[in-house]
Amino acid sequence: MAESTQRVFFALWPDAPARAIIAGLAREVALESGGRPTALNHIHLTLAFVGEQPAIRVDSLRRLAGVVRARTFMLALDEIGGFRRTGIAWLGSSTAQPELAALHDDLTRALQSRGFPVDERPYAPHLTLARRSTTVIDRRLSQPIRWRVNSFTLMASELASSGPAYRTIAEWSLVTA
Ligand code: 2AM
Repeated sequence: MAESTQRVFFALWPDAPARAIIAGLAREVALESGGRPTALNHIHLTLAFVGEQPAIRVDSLRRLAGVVRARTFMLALDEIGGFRRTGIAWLGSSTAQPELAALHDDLTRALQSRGFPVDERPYAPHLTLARRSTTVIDRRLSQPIRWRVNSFTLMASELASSGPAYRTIAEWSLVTA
């Protein structure tokens, strides 16, 4: 019998006020770009996509993420852009976010050391606002959307006919300064 697997990734989730603002922006950008907005509860920023893994490897992910140490930080997102090929409209940042890059790098190193696949492309942090967009939007927000990143999560993505459903497998707190 084939071993069951889970499609997993590490992510950051905006706090409730930021999520509400981003959900409004998602609706606006979906209209502008001809796409479908991301639902409020699905709004997240991927730190590392790992992909299909058997249960034993998911246990290994829990252990390796538990040793990542990073401080809490403010994340500021102010840029709207799009991936033409995949029809994704996203929210990202026009400026470097060093703490986010450091957290991503720590996690990536930990994944590599345990033989997990990592994306070799440079990290392009983005939060998907809309899918199936037909036009690429490219603009800056006058005020960045900010939230304090206090934790990161390991998620399972379950693909249903209605779209992806996300389930939290584990969550780790970042260290307060
Ligand atoms: P996306 O929003 O740009 O599609 C779960 O699928 C999360 O992992 C999404 O945030 C998705 O980004 C991200 N992701 C990154 N690489 C992926 C890949 N190769 N396949 C599917 N999702 C990926």
